[in-house]
Amino acid sequence: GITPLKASGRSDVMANLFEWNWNSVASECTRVLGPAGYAGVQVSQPADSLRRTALGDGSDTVLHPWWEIYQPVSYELTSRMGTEAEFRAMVRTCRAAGVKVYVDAVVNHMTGQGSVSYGGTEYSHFAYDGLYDAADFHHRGEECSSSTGGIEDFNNLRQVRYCELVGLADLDTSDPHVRDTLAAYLNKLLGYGVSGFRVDAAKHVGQDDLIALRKKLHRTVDGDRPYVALEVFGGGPGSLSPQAFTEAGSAVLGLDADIQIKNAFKSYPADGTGSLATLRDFGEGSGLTPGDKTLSFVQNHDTERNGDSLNYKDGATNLLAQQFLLAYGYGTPQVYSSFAWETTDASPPSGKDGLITDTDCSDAAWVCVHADAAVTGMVGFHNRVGDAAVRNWWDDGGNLIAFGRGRAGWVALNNDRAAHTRTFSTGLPAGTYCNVTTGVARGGRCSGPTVRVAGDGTAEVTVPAKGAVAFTRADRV
Ligand code: LM2
Ligand code: CA
Repeated sequence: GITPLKASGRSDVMANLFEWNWNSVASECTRVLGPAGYAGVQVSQPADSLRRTALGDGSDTVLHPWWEIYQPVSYELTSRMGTEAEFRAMVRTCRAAGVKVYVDAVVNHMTGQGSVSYGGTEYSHFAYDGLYDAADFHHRGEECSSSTGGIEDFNNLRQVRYCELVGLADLDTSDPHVRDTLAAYLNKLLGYGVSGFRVDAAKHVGQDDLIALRKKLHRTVDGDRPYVALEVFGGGPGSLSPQAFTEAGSAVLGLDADIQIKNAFKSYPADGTGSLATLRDFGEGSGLTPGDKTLSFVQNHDTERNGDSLNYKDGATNLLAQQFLLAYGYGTPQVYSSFAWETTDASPPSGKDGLITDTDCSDAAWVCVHADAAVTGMVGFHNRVGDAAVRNWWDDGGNLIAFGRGRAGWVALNNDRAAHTRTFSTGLPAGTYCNVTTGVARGGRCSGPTVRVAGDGTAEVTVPAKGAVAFTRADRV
């Protein structure tokens, strides 16, 4: 594979294969992720969870919605995605393919409903698998003072931390027994070869408890500190803002970045063609958390549904946005792929028992953004330009932009509904280059169209409608 060039030592591009079963993740690591240059893969919450046996209160119509997994009932690793043995085999296979595994970890809460699970754990409300009892949770009238026991005011520090998020039993993460139990679970995963975590609902745990928990974590099998990315939605004041969490983990999720990306590419709600020229100041310059402290993405499983971000239904615009993020180099970029859906509660493709079936990227039930040639070409671009700064920015004030990454690579992106041809300054040496958005350079040949750069670094390039042209020095043919 390609050696990532980033100085951080924890490079580089991550795929987020949301609700893929373990066997499917394993084969994707070998077949696509490793060969394309992905350095990591985020997998779904692996602990045993709620398995509904009846529909809820009538507001939902799906027996096994995707969100069952956010209601853990124990830390046994039998889930909708597979068995513990399959999980371990997946981690081994991915690591052998050069792809590190990052786990979605739910530490704020346990399930708030049901009594049946995927792994057969026995549980009831506030009593889970012999791990926790009622004293290990926050309760209404005690730490939580909202009238319902739920979070009613998302700007209220005590409510956010000590009340229940959508009725989920809220762990008292200041309690030594709770911290030790969580650390034992996460350390088991690290022992299996996992490299880090996406911490669900981190805002609702709070900085002090997150820092205390992180101190209990072992090193990874590679000898590194685990990468810990905290989920903190923007919009909260002061201590509840993502900016206030950047020191409580390795990074925070780029949940404001994906909103800016949507607004630049789509101008929602106008649904126009956006304004890519605004991206000249994308990143810290547009108020986002520092790049080296951010796990960035165009969407995740929440934002693709709640309207904050673009999603796969945006088609070519979504792919172009993925290309931009990989080209620009803000944050640790992550590419999200999951299943197609029509309603927000929809289940991933599953049997009647709720067990998720194998992913088939050629089946319209799945959406494999990470494997699209337009995206994999830019994963290689991202790896090859490394830390080189954005330079030589050019835009037409609208939806055609171009920039270099140092002198290592150059890209043009066009969000218009028409192609544009013009002469650009690429800053690269004279030569013929393979456009990596449509072709692969191998053995001095390009499998698609090429670009000729003249002695003065200029090139006449046609940038297709809703498309990109990109190449690095290594793509010279
Ligand atoms: C997250 N981050 O902080 C996840 O990214 C998000 O997807 C999770 O919500 C949430 N926090 C809890 O981990 C999802 C989903 C909710 C769903 C919960 C729990 O968006 O709709 O709530 O998972 O499964 C569901 C019902 C809700 C019900 C709740 C508890 O939709 O109506 O509340 O279960 O039974 C009474
Ligand atoms: Ca909490």
